[in-house]
Amino acid sequence: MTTTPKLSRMTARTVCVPHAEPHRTASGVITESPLVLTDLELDSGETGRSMVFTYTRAALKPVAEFMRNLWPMIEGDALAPVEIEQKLNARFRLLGTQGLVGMALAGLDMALWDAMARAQGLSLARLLGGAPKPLRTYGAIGYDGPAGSARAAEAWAKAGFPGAKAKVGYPSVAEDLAAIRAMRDATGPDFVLMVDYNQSLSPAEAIQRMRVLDEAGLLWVEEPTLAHDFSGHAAIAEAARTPIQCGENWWGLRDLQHALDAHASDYVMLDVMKVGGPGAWMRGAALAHAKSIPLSSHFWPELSAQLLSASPGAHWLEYSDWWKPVLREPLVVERGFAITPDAPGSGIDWNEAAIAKHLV
Ligand code: SMN
Ligand code: MG
Repeated sequence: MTTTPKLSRMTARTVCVPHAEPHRTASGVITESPLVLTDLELDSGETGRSMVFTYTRAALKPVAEFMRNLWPMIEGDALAPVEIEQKLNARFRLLGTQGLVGMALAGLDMALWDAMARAQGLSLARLLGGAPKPLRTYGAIGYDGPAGSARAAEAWAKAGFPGAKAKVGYPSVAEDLAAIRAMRDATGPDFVLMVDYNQSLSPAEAIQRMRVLDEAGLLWVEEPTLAHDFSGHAAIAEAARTPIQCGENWWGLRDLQHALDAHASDYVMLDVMKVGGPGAWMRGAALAHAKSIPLSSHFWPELSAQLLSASPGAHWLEYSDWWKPVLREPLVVERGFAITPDAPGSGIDWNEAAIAKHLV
């Protein structure tokens, strides 16, 4: 009978990784990635790791400090991610586990599952019963107008990606369409295009615009209205012929369940932080699979590759290279497929020199 490792030490460091260029969306610009980098040591010697993306510097130190404040609640616990998740969720029942609390809890859950996989000598995908597999992946294009979007789409196609997702939500649907047509002209008929409104339209405006976008041959239209307007998204999905994609901003399984109950979208994309970590991801994947809804990922490409490899109904992996600098072995993409590593853990090992450069 092997003994279960115990949690022996945790550190949470804060970095800000500059982006090569600003990433514009209809709802704001991202110019850098504030990240909380967590190391969770076991008394058996392995270390689980995680990254929490806090979107803004304003949230960076508070999330790191909150994670440090969680440590005394779990120090010395046996390594059992689900037990620890349930214990902490119960501790924060009165406060609630959305927002910064949810981000900190998810960052801990990610590190616990990474530690579990390393302690078992398995990739996270195998620990969860899957097998690391190549995953179709798409590139990201900003709210950069027809010329900028076409240039970026052409670059993703030249890099061998089968598709790319462009941020839209310009003042008029004609401008949305101009960007789409420019990308189509730059990449040809076989390149897969998606667009992302980042919650910028009212349901009525979105239904209007879908009448035009339905002729544009898009794989999906993402977050046309506010992420938590489940009935609004359902009305858009009902009116549109193009599949609606949503999910990156749903907090935990309750939001996912309410969205599925409302038929809010045709596809679902999970953000491994906002859904609550790998444990919650797998339960969310089950909910989507029970309704035959294809499942994609948001950010965290290395961890999402492991999770999608263990999720029935895996659809597309969202590729992002923003956090590559702090990783020793960022996710590799070959001919448009993410190659999911089979080494122990979830693929998160640090590039300490880069971390030292970006510490805040
Ligand atoms: C997105 C969200 C947040 C920052 C940049 C881009 C976008 C996505 O919604 O789907 O990645
Ligand atoms: Mg999005």
